[in-house]
Amino acid sequence: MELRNEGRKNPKQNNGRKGAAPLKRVDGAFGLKKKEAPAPKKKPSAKNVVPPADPKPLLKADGTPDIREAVLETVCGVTSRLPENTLPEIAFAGKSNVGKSSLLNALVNRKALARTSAQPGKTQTINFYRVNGVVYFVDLPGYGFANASEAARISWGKMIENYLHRSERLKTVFLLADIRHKPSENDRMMYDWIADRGLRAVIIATKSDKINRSQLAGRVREIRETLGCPADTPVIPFSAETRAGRHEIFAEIVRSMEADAVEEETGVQETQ
Ligand SMILES: Nc1nc2c(ncn2[C@@H]2O[C@H](COP(=O)(O)OP(=O)(O)O)[C@@H](O)[C@H]2O)c(=O)[nH]1
Ligand SMILES: [Mg+2]
Repeated sequence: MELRNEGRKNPKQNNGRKGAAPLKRVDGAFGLKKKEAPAPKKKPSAKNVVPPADPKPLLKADGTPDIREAVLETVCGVTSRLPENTLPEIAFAGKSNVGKSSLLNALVNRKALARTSAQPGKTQTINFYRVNGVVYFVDLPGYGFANASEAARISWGKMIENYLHRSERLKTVFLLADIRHKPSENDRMMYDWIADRGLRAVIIATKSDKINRSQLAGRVREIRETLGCPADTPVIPFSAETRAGRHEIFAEIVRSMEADAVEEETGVQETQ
C-alpha cells in the first residue's frame, strides 16, 4: 500500500525530550546490528543475548495496570528481518503527530521510552518494546509527513505491509486517530488493511483532553462511521495528559493476549 501525503500542522512542535531519561536499549538485540565476523565456537557473549524475561502479569489483582519492565528490544529498518518472537505482539499505527509515542510512554509509565515528535524525514523503523516479559508493543512508523518523498512513502508502506502479513504473533492493531479530526483517507486505508488481514482492530481516539465532554460521543461516532468499523470494534477515547482511557486500553491488550494464548494452544482462531 502506498500512503498518501498529508499536511502536518506543527512540524517543529516542542519535542518534549528535554530532561528525558535516556532510552533503555538491550545491546546487540537490534535488527539493524552491524554484521560481525563469524563468532568462534564458545558461549555466546552477554552482549549478544537478550536477558531472559521474567514474566510478570500486566494487571494487578484489582485490574489496574502494573508495568515492571519495558525494554526496546528490536529495531527493524526496511531491509531488516523481522524478529521471530515467541510472545504475542500488539501493534500501534497512525498518522505522524497523532500521539503514538505519547500513548506508548503513558501505557508503560515512562517519560521517553518512545520518542515524541520525531522530526520529519527521520529514518522510519518498526520498534519492538518488550513489556513485563509477556508481550511486545510494536511501534509502527507513522504515515503522512507533508514533506516525505515518494520513495519514503513507498518504503513505509512496504515495511508496514510486510510486518502485517508476516508476523505470526500479531493479533491486534491499535489504530490511532485524533479525536478532533475526521479520519483521513490514509487512516481508512490503514483500517482496511488491518481488517483485510484478519487482525483485530481497536481504534484509539487520541488527545481527548482537547475537546469538551459533550462533544465526545459525536466525535467517536464520526470516527467509527468514517472508518466503517463494525459495532464490535472498540473506539476508546484517550488522553496522554489526563491518562483517561489507559485502563480500557490495557483491558483490550489483555483480551488480545488471552485470545492469542487460546490460539497458540489449540491452533484455532477465536472469533472476536
Ligand atoms: N493535549 C494533548 N496533546 C498530546 C496528546 N498526545 C500527544 N500530544 C501532543 O501531540 C504532539 C505529537 O505527539 P507524539 O506522541 O510525538 O505523536 P506521534 O508522532 O504520533 O508519536 C506532541 O506535541 C504531544 O505533546 C494528548 O493526549 N493530549
Ligand atoms: Mg512518535
